[in-house]
Amino acid sequence: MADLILALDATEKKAALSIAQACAPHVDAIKLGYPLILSSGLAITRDLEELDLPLIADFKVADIPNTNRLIAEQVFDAGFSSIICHGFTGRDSVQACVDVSADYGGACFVVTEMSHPGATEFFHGGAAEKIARLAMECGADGIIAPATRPERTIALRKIIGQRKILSPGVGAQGGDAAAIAKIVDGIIVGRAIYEAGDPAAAAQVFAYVRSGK
Ligand code: OMP
Repeated sequence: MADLILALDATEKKAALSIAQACAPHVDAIKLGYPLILSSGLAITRDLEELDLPLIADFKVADIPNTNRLIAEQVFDAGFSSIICHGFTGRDSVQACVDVSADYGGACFVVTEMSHPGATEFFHGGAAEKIARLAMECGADGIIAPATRPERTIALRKIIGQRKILSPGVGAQGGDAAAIAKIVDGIIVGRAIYEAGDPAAAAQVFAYVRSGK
């Protein structure tokens, strides 16, 4: 059964915390990225600690190896258990994120192909496959692949085997939760939960759907 990962991109701290609290019983992890961290500060990880859910840092780290290392250290020191980095930066940059993750006992996920329409401009034509192979060779724990293009995610699954796939693009971007949940290890859902009138009820529905019942 695929995990349900809440992408908590709400930009008002109080609202974000209350959404997280309401949804916590239904989700397996919470993903935080620039929208919430830039509006509320990195210390929001401490406010979320009491929920006892793994926190995934989505900064799509994409820099030189030394800067990647410094960013990853800040991420794990802040209490995250996983980090998402880009793969197009190349082997040494990805390796820096993977190595820091391993040092902290955390996990590193590498973006292979993004979920939005524009992603086809650069990620198609073999790039995503190359990144997936690179991620495996670097020892990454898994990849990020699009729920909006299940056929592409299936192709990437062939490259990475049993390693994990986390998949965004469900709901607001048009991806079908039930279909993608059969292929991946985690579905990432943002607006379809945090913008819902009742986020907890929405999370509960996604939790049910991903269970394949
Ligand atoms: P919603 O479209 O609101 O469900 O949010 C999707 C979340 O997944 C956002 O936090 C995006 O930044 C993130 N995401 C994508 O949508 N597409 C990608 O290709 C990669 C990510 C990601 O790395 O999480």
